[in-house]
Amino acid sequence: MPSRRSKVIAAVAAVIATGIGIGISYAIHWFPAQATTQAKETDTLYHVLVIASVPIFVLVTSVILYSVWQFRMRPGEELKDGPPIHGNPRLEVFWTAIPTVLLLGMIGYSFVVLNNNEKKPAKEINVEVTGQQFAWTYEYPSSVTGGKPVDSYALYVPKGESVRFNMRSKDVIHAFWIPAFRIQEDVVPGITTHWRATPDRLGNYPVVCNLLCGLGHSLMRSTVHVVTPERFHAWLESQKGAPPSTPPPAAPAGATNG
Ligand SMILES: [Cu+2]
Repeated sequence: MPSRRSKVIAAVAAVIATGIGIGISYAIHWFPAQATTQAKETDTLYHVLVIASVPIFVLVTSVILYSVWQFRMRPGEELKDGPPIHGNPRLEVFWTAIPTVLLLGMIGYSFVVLNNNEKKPAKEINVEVTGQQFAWTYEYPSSVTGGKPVDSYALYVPKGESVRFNMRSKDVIHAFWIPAFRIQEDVVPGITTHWRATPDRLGNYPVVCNLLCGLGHSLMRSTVHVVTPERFHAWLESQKGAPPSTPPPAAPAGATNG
């Protein structure tokens, strides 16, 4: 049987390893800037999942290393078999119940975060997003402009207001991804997909197509400008009646559908 001393050594090593693992999870900056209220909740969720995973990883690794160390084959034991252990209901109940509780907890927490992130606010503005090979275009409907809809290759959103993105594709499947918003949603021909975000940090952040959609896929990038509501409305006014200013990047030669 393993000695008391070796059990204590294993336990202390496991606690130290868990501490180091959780320390590393704080030291690494996993994510880009948080530019929406949703981003904060999403990042906290990820960090809780990472922290919950560290002790489990350490436990599994500790048991493996401990067994290799304590129950290794000694000289002269080459032909011996292990002890004929058969069933251990108490242990089996234990290792079924604990993962069940842990998983249900994580699923419940993830559900609450996603549900909060997608909750319909009292007031929101709509932005129509269109993906096509190989550019994003945006349309601000009359409900936002108070006049004629505005088409743009640039995406401007006001800080502190909830934005609902309604996404459509003209050709193949794309994915509308704003890493700083923690949004990613497929943009599929024939259907309209949606996502909400409330920008809460001024700045310019990349918009990326995150599904390989053809030869020009890597050019299918844009920028979201989070500006104050005053600047947002001034920009909308400046766009009214004007043709969309910046053209999309040219597709490389030979880039076609498919
Ligand atoms: Cu694309």
